[in-house]
Amino acid sequence: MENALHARDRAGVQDFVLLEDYRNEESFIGNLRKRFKENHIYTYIGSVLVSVNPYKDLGIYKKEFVEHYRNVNFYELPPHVFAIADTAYRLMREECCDQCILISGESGAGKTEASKKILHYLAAASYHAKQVEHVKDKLLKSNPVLEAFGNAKTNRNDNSSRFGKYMDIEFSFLGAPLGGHILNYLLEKSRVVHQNPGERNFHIFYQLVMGADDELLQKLFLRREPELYYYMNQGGSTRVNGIDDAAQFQVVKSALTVIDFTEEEEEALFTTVASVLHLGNVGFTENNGQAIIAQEKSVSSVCKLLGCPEDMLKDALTHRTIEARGDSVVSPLNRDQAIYARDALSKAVYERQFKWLVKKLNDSLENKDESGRKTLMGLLDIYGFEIFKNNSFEQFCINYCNEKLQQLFIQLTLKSEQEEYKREGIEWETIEYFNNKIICDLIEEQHKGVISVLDEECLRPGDATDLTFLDKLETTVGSHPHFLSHKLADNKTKKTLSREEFRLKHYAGDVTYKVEGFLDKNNDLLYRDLKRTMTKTSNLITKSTFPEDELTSKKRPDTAATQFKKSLSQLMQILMSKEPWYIRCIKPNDNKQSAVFDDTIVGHQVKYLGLMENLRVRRAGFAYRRPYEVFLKRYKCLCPGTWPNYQGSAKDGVEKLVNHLGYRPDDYRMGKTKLFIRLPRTLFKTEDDFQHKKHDLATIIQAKFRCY
Ligand code: AOV
Ligand code: MG
Repeated sequence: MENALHARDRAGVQDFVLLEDYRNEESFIGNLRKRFKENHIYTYIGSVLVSVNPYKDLGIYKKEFVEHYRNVNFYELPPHVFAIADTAYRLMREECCDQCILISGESGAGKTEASKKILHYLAAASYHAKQVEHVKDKLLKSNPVLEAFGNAKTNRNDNSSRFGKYMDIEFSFLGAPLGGHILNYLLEKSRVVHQNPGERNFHIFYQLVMGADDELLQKLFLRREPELYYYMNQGGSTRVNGIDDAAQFQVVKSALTVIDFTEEEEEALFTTVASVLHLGNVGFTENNGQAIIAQEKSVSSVCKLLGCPEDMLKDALTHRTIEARGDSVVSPLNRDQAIYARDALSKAVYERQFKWLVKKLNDSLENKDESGRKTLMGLLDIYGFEIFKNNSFEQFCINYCNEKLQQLFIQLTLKSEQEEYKREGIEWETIEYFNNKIICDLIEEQHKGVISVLDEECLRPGDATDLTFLDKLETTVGSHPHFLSHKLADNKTKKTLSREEFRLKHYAGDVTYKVEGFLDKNNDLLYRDLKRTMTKTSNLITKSTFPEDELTSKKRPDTAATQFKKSLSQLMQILMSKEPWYIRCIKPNDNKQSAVFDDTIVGHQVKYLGLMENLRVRRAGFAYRRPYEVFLKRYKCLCPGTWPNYQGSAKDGVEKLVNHLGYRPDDYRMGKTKLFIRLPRTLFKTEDDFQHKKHDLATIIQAKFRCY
C-alpha cells in the first residue's frame, strides 16, 4: 500500500492544471488514459475530482487508506475520493459551513460507488464515540436497503440506480454524526411491470424469491423460481453473473434490523413485494369485450397477503365505476384495460411502499436532539444521463434531471469563478462555454416548455393523445434549436426519426423519445375502485399508504412531471445553499470491461461534462484563493515583517509576506479581499516552509523546556 500511495505517478499528471498542453483535448484524454492504465483512476482539475470507473477492485478503499487520507492536505497525496470527503468534512468542522458533494456522470460511470465510498469514509474518519457508532451503522445500512428496492440491472449497469437520492448527514460541532435525512426523487416505477430485454425488475424481487427461507416463501405463496413470475421474467435475465441475490437478501434483512424495523414491518414489507409478484401473474381473457380473470389463484394470493375482500379486488380489476353528477355507472373493462388497471395498481403499490420505506429510514435516522450547533454534509447520487434504443418518459425525466445538475455545475464553477475575478477586480479574459440553460428552459419553461405542453394535454378533456401532444410540441417549441421531430426534420434526418418521436439535443447528446405512454405516465392515474380496495387492506404498508381521505379529495394532484420539476427546483435551492464539491465520473467503455479505455467514449464524456472548459477556467485563473486574513494568520511566521508583531492591514501584510517569499509577479494577484495564487506548487512550497518553521519552533520550545 505504501507503494501505491507514495509512488510518484509514473504516468500523467495528477492535476490537469499541471498539464502543459492543457487546451488540447487529446492530451487531456491521453493523461486520463495513462493514469487509467497505471490504475490511477482519480485526477483533479483544481478541486474537482475526475474519476474513471476501473470495473475492478483496486484495493484502494481499505482501512489503511482511510487513515492515510485523514487530516492530510488535499494536494499532498495522490488524488482520491477520500481526499474530497476529508477536505469537505474538515472544512465543515473548521468553518462551520454546510457542504455538499455532487456526483455526476452517465449511467454506469461510478456515481453510486463513489457515494458509498464517501459515506464509508465519513463513518470511519469522523469523530468516534460509543453513542454515535449506532448512528454511523444506520447511515451505512440504509444503503443496501434502498438499493434493493430502488436499483436494478439495466443494459448499462448491473446495479443501476432507478431513483434519485440526496442525503444530508447532520454533524455536531465536534464532527460526530448525529443523524441523517434522505430525499428521494422519482422512482422509475414502470420497471415494476415491464422490463426490456436483458434487464431486470428491482433487485428485491429476485432477492426475496432466491433468498427467503422455505417457510417464508410458503407463507408468501411463492416458489423459488423467478422465471415463473411475469414481472420478473420479461427481460429474460432473471439470474445474473456476479449478483448473488440470495446472499444479498440476508444483507438486506440484517440491515432492516439495524434501521429499527420491527418484525411486523419487515413482514409487511416482504408481503407487499410478494403481492406485487402475484398481481403480475393475474392474467385476463376476454369474452364479448369483457375482461375475465384467468388466474383466480393469483388474485386470491394477493387478497390473502394484503388482507382485502377477494370479490372487491376481482371487481376492481375488471370494472370501472365512473361518477358523474352524483350518479355512478359501473362499466366492464376489456382485456387491455384490465391489464392496464392491474399494472397501474402494481406500480402504485410498489411506489408507495418505496416512499414509506424512505420515511421509515428517515424516522430511524432522525436526530431528535435539537440542542447545539449542527452542520450538514449533503451527498447527491442520482441516475445518470441515459440514451437507450427506446427512450420514454422515464429517460426524459432522468435526462432533464441531469440537465439541471449540469446547469448547477456551470453556475457554481464556470460562471461563478469568472464572476469572482470580476468582483475582485482581477483582469480576466472571459472563457466561452456551452451554457445548457437553453435546454433547461426548453423543458421546464412556464407555458411553453415541454412539461407545460405535456401537462396541458393531460388536463385537456376530450381527445388528447400522445400524438396530439407531439403536434402541440411542434407548434410550441418547433423552432427551438434543441428540438426536432419528423415533421420538422430535413430529408436526411427524417430517416432517423419516426412520426411518433421527438428529439432533444441534450448537453450530453441527442436523445430520441417515443411519445407513446407520455400522457399516461404523466397523468399517473389509478382507478378509484382499485384505490378503494387498497384502503380496505390490513397490510400495514398498503393500509397506511392508501389513506381513505384520498378517495374524497377533490383536488387533482400535480402531474408526475410537474411534481418532479418542483422537487428538482427545491433540490437546486438546497444545493445552492451549501459549499459544493464535484466528482465527475467517467465510464471507460460501454461493455463494463476493466482495462479497456475507449478514447472516443471517454472523449465524448469529457466534452459534455465541460471538463476542458473547467480546466481552462482553472488554468487561466488561480488555483487557490484565500482571504487576506486567513492567509496572513497561517503564514505570518515566515516573514520578519509580519512576525512576531504586525499591526497593519491584512492586505498590506500579505503583500509583505509574498514579497519576502519571493512570489513572482505572474504567480499571484491581489484582489479586493483575497489573494489569488495561480499554481498549486506555489502554495505547496509556502505550506512546506510553514511546516518546517513550525517544526523548528516546536524544537526550540522543547529545547527551552529541557533547559529548565
Ligand atoms: P452509476 O451509479 O454511475 O450508474 P455505479 O456506481 O453503480 O454507476 O457503478 C457501476 C459499476 O461499476 C459498479 O457496480 C462496479 O462494478 C463498478 N465500479 C464503479 N466504481 C468503481 C470503483 N471505484 N472501483 C471498482 N469498481 C467500480 V446509474 O446508477 O446506472 O447512473 O442510474
Ligand atoms: Mg447509481
